[in-house]
Amino acid sequence: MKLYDLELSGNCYKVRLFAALTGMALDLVAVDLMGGEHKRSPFIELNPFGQVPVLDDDGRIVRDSQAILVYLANRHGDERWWPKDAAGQAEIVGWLAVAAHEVRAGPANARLVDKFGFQLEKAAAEAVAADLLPLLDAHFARHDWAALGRPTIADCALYPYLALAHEGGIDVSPYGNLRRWMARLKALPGFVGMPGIR
Ligand SMILES: N[C@@H](CCC(=O)N[C@@H](CS)C(=O)NCC(=O)O)C(=O)O
Repeated sequence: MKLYDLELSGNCYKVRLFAALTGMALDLVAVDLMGGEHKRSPFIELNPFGQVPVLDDDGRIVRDSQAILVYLANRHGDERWWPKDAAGQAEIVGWLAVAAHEVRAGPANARLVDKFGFQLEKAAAEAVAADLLPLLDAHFARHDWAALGRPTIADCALYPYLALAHEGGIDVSPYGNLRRWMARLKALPGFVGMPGIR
């Protein structure tokens, strides 16, 4: 399976992390975002949104990091990471949505401003993070993992931009439960980091 990838992308890292934790082999294909490769043919035919990550599983194309996590977890076939029952799936999808919305609009956008110089409103990202972090901290005060009492793809989706929050000037140090959850995830067999996450 090929993963169209960018090393510094937290969205791509979600997929690399899940693959590492489950022992799946991925052929990484680096996409030159600085050079605009993601907005040109042939990449744009794979993902009309012009974004990484994109998975190519023998010609079956899957775009969006959350969708790729669901696809790979199904393919992996181990129900620990993605259960078959509707209630369990709904619980996980609720957190995938948080990863794609609040985590993206908060810590991830703050990082885009500080690390990559994007013209986004930093104050808006900080405000989202200020609402999100106490909520997550309260969740992890009662739960070891995001969903179902065990590591799932929900943790893989949430973790990257929270662990990279410092690169956007977002301080997670006051949130002890959140930090302990990140430490638990980091201690899982097979864990890999990325630049900014040691
Ligand atoms: N919802 C998408 C977002 C992907 C995304 O924003 N990718 C960034 C890299 S982290 C990208 O390719 N940005 C280039 C662009 O949007 O032009 C996902 O979760 O995969």
